[in-house]
Amino acid sequence: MASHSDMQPAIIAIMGSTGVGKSSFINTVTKNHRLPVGHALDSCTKEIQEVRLKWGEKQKPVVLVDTPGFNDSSMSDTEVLRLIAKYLVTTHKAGTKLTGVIYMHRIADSKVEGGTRRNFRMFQQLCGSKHLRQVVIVTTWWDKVDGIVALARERQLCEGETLFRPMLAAGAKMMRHEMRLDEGFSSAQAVLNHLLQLNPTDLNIQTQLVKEKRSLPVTDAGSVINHDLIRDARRCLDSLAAVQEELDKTKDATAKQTLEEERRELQEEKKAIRKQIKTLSKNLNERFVLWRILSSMGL
Ligand SMILES: Nc1nc2c(ncn2[C@@H]2O[C@H](COP(=O)(O)OP(=O)(O)OP(=O)(O)O)[C@@H](O)[C@H]2O)c(=O)[nH]1
Ligand SMILES: [Mg+2]
Repeated sequence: MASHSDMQPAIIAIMGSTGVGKSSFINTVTKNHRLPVGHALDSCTKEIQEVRLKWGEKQKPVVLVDTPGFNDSSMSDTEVLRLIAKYLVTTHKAGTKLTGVIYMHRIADSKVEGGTRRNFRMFQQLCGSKHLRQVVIVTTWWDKVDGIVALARERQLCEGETLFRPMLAAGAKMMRHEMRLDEGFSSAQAVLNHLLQLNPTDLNIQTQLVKEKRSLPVTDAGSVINHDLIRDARRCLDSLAAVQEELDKTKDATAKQTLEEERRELQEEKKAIRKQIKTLSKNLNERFVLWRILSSMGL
């Protein structure tokens, strides 16, 4: 007879940059095309979506959680983190732990952009340093790169000092999701089978938000964005001051016009930073923490 824990759904969350193939992976596992996938440069998934299925001979209930991608064209990383955090808090409050977390990375990307690095750092902080066995870094898009190049890239990603190595050294696993064979079903199956042997656990961000009652901007994951927000704000304000100084000095009409255009762009950037602060901090207490830091800089 199936035990209680066999009947508890195993929750597996899938995260990563936009377009890496999170929704496609879920469609492959379920062998249907329920989730919309991206077709253009625009990012596709806008909400957290749960897909329920029964897995394997024992018909184990599994919930795959599709998340909007980071580096999205229409949603800031702050908004994405907030959606994920909200889902994780609800899950935690319902007394359900996560069995696994998948972080997807496209092997076809010839270099790892700054945004991807930052998102991975955020992901690392979201998981925390305990229980990293629950984490699988899944590489996708193997069909779009020459085999030898892809293998070298994979080695570099595992062994390079900065990116995945610390997490792998602490217990996370790296696996491939390859479409070439059976449209990717067997590689997706291997990822799921690996995760389903593990015991469910809490993630760092859940502990910090629920047990420690921290606000999102001061969780470890939120701080990664804060750090960058503060850096971006500082850069924007410094540039604005420099442009203003030039404008005050210059007499040349064409130069004045160019500087005015530059000032307009920087003011737009400043507005966008303010908007991000609002999104990251939904309640007054959270906003206060961020405003205190940024207003001391003059934003
Ligand atoms: N060639 C190739 N295409 C892939 C692979 N995985 C996904 N795609 C394609 O990449 C596009 C984006 O895939 P999605 O599954 O929507 O990616 P996502 O990670 O869910 O993206 P967001 O929802 O925007 O975060 C789709 O056109 C997929 O068909 C892969 O391994 N190889
Ligand atoms: Mg998607």
